[in-house]
Amino acid sequence: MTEQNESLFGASVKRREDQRLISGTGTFLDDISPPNLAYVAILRSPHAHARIDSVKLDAARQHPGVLGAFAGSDFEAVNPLPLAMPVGGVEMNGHTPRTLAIDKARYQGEPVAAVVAESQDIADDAVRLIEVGYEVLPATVDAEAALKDGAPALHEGEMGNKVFHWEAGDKDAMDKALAGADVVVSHRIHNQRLVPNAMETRGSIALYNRGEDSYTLWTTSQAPHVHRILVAAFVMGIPEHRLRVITPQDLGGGFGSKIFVYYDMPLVLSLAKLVGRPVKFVESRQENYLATTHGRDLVHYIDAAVKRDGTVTGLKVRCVANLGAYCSTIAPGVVATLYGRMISGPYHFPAVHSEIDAAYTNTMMVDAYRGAGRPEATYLIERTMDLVSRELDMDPAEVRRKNFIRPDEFPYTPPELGMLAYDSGDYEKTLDKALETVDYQDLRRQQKEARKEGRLFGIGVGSYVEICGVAPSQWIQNEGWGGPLGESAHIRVFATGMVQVSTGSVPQGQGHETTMAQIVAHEFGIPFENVEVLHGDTQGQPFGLGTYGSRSAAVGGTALYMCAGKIKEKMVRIGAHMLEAAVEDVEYKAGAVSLKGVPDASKAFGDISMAAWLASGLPPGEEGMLEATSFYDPPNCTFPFGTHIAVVEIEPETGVVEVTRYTAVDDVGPVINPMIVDGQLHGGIAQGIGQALYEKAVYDENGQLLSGSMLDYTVPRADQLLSYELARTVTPSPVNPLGVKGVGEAGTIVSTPTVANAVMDALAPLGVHEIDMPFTPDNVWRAMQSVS
Ligand code: MCN
Repeated sequence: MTEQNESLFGASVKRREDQRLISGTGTFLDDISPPNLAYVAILRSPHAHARIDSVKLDAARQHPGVLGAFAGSDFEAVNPLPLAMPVGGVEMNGHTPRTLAIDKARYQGEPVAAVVAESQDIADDAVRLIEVGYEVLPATVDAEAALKDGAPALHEGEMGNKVFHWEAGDKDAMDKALAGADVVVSHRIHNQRLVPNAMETRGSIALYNRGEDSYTLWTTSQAPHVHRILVAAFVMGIPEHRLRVITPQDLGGGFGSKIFVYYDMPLVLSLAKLVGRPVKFVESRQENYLATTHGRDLVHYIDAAVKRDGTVTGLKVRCVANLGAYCSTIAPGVVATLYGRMISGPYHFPAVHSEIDAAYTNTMMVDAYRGAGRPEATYLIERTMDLVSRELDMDPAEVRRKNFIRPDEFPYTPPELGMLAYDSGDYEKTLDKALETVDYQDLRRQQKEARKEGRLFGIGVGSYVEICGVAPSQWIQNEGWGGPLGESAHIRVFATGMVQVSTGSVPQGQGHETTMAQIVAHEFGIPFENVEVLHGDTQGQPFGLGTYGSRSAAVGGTALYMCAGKIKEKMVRIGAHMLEAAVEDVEYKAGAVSLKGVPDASKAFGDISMAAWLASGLPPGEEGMLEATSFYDPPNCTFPFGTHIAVVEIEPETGVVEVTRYTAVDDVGPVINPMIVDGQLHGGIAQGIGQALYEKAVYDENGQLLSGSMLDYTVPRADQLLSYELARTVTPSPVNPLGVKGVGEAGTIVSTPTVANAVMDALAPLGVHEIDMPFTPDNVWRAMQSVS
């Protein structure tokens, strides 16, 4: 990073997005209505598992205002949705869903038929007139049960309900560690299924241009370029350049659930052509619960090999992953790569072995949800470290300190990580800062006092390292992903010195229009207001990979930095020519090219952009205009880390848990915008607390989703949360020139085990040492009764 315009990189610039968001002038998917629009309603299977014998569409077709009614067989020529990230190097039993189910429905809510009509009300009425003949089949909803002999099979084939088996680490070394351990700490954890619950549900709008035989698709997408190639080339079989995909300017959250290819994309594209009108489909909230991907749902069996002095010499984890009824776009790869390869966390465990069996069940598909694999890994590691501390009667902070990877060990490759290495870190520093911030010794003293009074007062410590800035193409292709994973940037400087930036990153609330502008304005040394940031449209923008895996700052931001560098080089050549000086004799500084040592002899940014536009007085052979494109493919991911501390108090009579204090010390490298980073942590921590205390997607044994609405699924409310105390350390990443690491998922990843450790600490005097999340009053109260 160069030292231009110090004030912008690292400044809490107010988010420019907020003006339109708080004044109700944002543009979300449902705000887009092309002329002559028609509306889609979908009939969904009420059964979790059923053969489809017949679909009668006549009554719906005859309903006034209906433009067409369709069944799965109408889309037989459309390919099933793609599996873009199978697990590399293992046998895969990869089944993916079709646009509409044809012979069989495999989860409650699977789309079976669709109606297009003049209005949404007409479509909703007409869809009820469709009669489907179902033969209901036995369902299986539990992943461990689904893998047993005799479980109802979802798909044809020899592997039955097993999707894949995968292993990493060193099994022999692990067995030796267990054999030589003073103590083996074993436990089982179910990391419960969650519903992502983005504020804006998903949807798609398609427009077909008959004259050009081309399509436009507006869709709630975290990765429109990726969706274009997958939907055009793999699903629809249309030339990639005949499909334009646009993510509307504003996305009301995504949390991962808008990365994937969904049925509605080929559906609206096909329908727009069939009925000759633009068509829109927007999920209701209930449809979102039923048929937008869920998160987590992993069962872990853990054995930790431990020495009496607190050293953990090995960690063995066997995991059963519930992927739902089909493979969602990247689900298998996400489990293996982002969970199975992150079992060590911030600790130097000499031996690690991780093993995953993934299963099909009659439930909605599970795929990446904020943190995607790392929350599950961090949860099991951090619960294990607490159980170790309890077993050895050591302070949990000291068990962590004893096992941390030391600063001089970086770059560090844990046994299960594969070809990457943790880039940089100082884990003890964040632990110490967190302990100091809360005055840990005093907190423990307060706890003793509280316990004397019979109060259930708990302190939880959680440390983490996570893998983000996901990118190196070669690495991710090794892991199974079938595409690149760098990021693009395009910069155009107008004659007037105004700058238009286009990024392949796609914001869903992360404030990229602000932070990306900060990076570029900082590099050019020009006012923030002079930089506009565009995103989310495959037309006219270079191929972008999108936003997930907390990668926009480290990968997209660096692409912009590189791109600005290219333009500055050209500006230096033009500026030198204008100053009648040699290139070696000038420098780019603070928004101008000037003679070295003679700052008054300079050409300002706007003078040079005007000269480049006029194209008449340029150096010989120099092209006019200032425009550049970069594709940045980093050599490694980035690995942010930190330590959080939670304090809870539990009401003995009711089991109600209240988080009374929450302190987070994170290290995400240099921070572009502290206010945005704090906001990302606030949201992330809230989501993590949601998993610990409130949220769980529940299916009954027949595969009916019992928690299918906001009345039944408890997203935390503002009055259940608290103000967090945030602090930072700064350890730059050597991976990218900005030194930045990601922050978008960090809060979610570690807050869940931090709160869980606090709850278990509060319950410890009663003899309760492990309960599955969420720690609802009912769950906690029952656990308390079970030991009293
Ligand atoms: N940032 C910064 N300094 C750093 C790192 C990041 O100022 N050292 C800024 C970035 O410039 C960006 C924001 O923080 O404005 C988040 O950056 P980053 O960590 O790179 O994450 P992404 O932008 O790639 O966002 C993805 C991440 C993920 S994976 C999920 S899931 C998630 C999240 O971000 N979903 C979100 N945050 C969300 N926030 C909102 N409001 N809505 C979602 O759906």
